[in-house]
Amino acid sequence: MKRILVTGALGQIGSELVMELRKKYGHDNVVASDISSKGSEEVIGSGPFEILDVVDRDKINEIVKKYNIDTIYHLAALLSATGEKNPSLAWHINMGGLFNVLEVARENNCAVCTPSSIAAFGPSTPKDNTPQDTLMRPTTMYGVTKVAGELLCDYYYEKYGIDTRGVRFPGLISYKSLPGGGTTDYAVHIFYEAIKNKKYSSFIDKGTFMDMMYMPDAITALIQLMEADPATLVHRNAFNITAMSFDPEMLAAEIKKHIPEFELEYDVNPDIQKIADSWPNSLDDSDARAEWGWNPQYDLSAMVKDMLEQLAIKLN
Ligand code: AKB
Repeated sequence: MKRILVTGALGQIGSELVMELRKKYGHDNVVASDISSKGSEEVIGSGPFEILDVVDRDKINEIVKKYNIDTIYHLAALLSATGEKNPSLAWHINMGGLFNVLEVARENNCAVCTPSSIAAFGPSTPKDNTPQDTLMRPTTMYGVTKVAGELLCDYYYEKYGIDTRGVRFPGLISYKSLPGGGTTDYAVHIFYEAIKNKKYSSFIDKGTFMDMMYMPDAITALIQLMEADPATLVHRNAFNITAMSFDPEMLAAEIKKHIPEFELEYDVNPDIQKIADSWPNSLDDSDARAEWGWNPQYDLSAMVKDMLEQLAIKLN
């Protein structure tokens, strides 16, 4: 049975990943950790929890040894919009944290799964059907840390044989925990406002297409990739994956099918729009499909229907 450590376990991905991993591998075999204990009580109460700042390598090492960890899901990171406000902190946490996790993994022979992002691409990347292997010259600090992180993970695999794997996540949409400081966050906020106020003012402009994914598919991807037979993997860090691509107008039109009074307005944030404009419109994820069976279950209409149903229950 795997013995797993999750960093950033109280964040948007972590709070759902931990619960799924605990279901699959046993509650005591999945150690959740985060920089503070503010967040999902379900995660903190359903298995081991440790306070961990990922820039503290000794503490990571101590936890890995204490629980006999063999697999680390490293999620702790600053997102794109927050990263642009404080680039040096983004570098410190994203690169420092990953480097520490990889060093501890090397010393203790752990597998490492860490997400990259569509932010790893830049304005010179082909925008439509962006290939798996292509030009990557991101123009945000978050993107720079994601490309560097992909290279570092591949390096640890090639040089030390550490089993590193990752996916390039698009914007993730979920109703359990809010995202924090991302460019794609509008696609989550819009649902809260649609239910509460029947209108939303988007900080991303119409016509801005980005890849997106519903959280259940994202969680499946992380678990499925780590379960994949290594012999089938040509790539490792990191796989393009996507489930849908839309702009704010398309998302609003889908919401209107359920809430006809819903109105979308725009109050574009130029700093965040600039980030969105530097990212692809849509990814080609055929290598993930071929190498480990990636196959998302939620398209735009299925995602919107479920989000509205689940959020209505949560907000009532
Ligand atoms: C962000 O918008 O920063 C993230 C991402 C796409 O990596 N959601």
